Amino acid sequence: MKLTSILLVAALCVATTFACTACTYPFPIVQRNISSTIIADAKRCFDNGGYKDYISAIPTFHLTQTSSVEVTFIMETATWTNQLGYFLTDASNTAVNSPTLFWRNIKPDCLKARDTVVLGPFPAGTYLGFYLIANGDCGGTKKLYSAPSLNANGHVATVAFYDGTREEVTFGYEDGGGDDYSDVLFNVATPNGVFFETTNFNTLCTSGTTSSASRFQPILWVSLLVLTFMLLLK
Ligand SMILES: [Ca+2]
Repeated sequence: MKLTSILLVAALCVATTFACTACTYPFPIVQRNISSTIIADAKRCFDNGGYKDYISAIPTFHLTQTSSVEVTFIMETATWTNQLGYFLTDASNTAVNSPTLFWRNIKPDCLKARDTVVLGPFPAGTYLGFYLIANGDCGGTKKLYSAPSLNANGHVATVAFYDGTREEVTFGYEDGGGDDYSDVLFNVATPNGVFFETTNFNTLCTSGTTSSASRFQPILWVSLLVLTFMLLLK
């Protein structure tokens, strides 16, 4: 994030101190025993430009059977104090119905890894998406939807992958500061089996790193070799 942006955020937070609601939630928080490797996988798959491999996904959760939906906090790297909620939509991701905030302050003093909210239950056929309010707990109002069709210029704010072994979807959110899609990482699952459509999501990256840095590395080495040969031939 640029210095001017940081100063603006700081000024906004100071000016709206009384708007900050600290750790209050409309939903009870429970702990869910998700795998400790999920954080590492999320970072491996999303960080350093790796998120670009997941950008074609349409991160809307489509229930194939009646079920509740569990949303589990993994980590956050944001400068802002963001908020997260869910909404109900249609198959083409054009409607925003029943928007409901469930995390009002996404910061470590309010949320820890594995903290979970249980939403619903919702009937089979429900399309559920997420929205983030950038710096919402400090007065921000900009909403970023998980469905690009609901954002200005089709902006992609969320990436996601489905892990078939753990039977969960991991979402990464970009709040507009930087380009890492790890401002909020969270997992979504249905408690009694895979009661949601998985074809919308890319699958977990299986090995190594998918970062743009690693994709760039072979080109760098070849360029260095060519340069070395040219110098030797002089
Ligand atoms: Ca960011």
